[in-house]
Amino acid sequence: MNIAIVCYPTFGGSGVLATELGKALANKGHNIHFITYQQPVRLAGFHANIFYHEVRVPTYPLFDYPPYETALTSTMVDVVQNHAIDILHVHYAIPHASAAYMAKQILAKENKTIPFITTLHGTDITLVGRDKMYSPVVTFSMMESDMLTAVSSNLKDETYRNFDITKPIEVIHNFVDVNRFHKKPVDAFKKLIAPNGEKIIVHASNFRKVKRVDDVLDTFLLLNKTIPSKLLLIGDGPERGRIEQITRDCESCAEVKFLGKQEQMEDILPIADLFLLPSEYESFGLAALEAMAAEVPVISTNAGGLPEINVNGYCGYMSDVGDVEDMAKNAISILKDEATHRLFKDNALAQAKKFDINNIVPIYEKLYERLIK
Ligand code: GMT
Repeated sequence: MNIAIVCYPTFGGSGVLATELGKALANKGHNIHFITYQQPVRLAGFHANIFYHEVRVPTYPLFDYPPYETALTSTMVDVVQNHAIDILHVHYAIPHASAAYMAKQILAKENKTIPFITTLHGTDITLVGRDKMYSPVVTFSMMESDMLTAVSSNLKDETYRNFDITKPIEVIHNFVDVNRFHKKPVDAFKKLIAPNGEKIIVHASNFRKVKRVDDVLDTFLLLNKTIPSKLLLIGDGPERGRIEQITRDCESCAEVKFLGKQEQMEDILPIADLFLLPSEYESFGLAALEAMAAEVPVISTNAGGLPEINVNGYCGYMSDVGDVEDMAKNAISILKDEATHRLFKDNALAQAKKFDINNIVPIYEKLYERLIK
């Protein structure tokens, strides 16, 4: 099949998932055309059947806001016309679903039928899409999508709760390439970060408010009183400066390191002993799943779709949002002895395998085949 994928090219989970899906489909012999405003961060290296089409947005002094959606739509039309595209798959509703709808209408005038799938990822529904400046367009373009998918049952429920739509939504959970993440930790790297055998605690996110990075820090500081450990904070975003300042002003924060944005999570996660994700909301929590695939137990909240991947007392623990005492207590209970830690690590891997790329990608392929027919 010739498949066009539209996504955000950034470190956010929706872009990561869309890029990994495209790469997996390309490995299965499909031709994949990414349409984005920048090369997706996870799209490094050369793939013979992956093509990247950059959305160029011409500016003009009249435009206070360059019309990205118009440029995106025109790029979609061009790619579909010139690369015999069979299906368009857009990730994140805003503005991708309405652009796809418009592209579909333009192509219909030229007797080209192009089905499009919209995959809902989270904030497009739970945060941004609900804003009344967006919701009529999001509702309309969801209804006009040939197929709607959501990355968790929770997100499906949230969509019905927040939008007046009647269309069926198919839940297709996010996935991880377990083989890529399940690596032996590099001892030298681990020693460099934790020279005295301290435990390595990791958090990775886009440092938005919804991630509650303060709770990461507070949980770590409580945990560090009992278990000597180091905290690696990976990623960047609006909250980073503030959190970084807190750690500079705090004496017990010497063990906290900011690594910034990292593309090769599969090289970092295997050295971690525990992953913290105390988010206010996660539709899914792809970062936690990638950690599990690297055999890392997860301490998370029980918000949104997190209970669909984390299993309390098995591969990690879940606490109420903001309950840092409980998160620290649970973290200590996992790390307190090697045997318990080993058990949670094994379980994390077993749990991640349920969401392995080989189980999920064929579901998307079948969906495409069904729609093209
Ligand atoms: O977490 C973010 O703020 C980024 C956002 C995105 O769209 O890139 O992530 C959402 O999609 C991911 C992939 O499906 C999910 O794993 C995240 O849980 C979800 N984030 C939220 O719901 C806050």
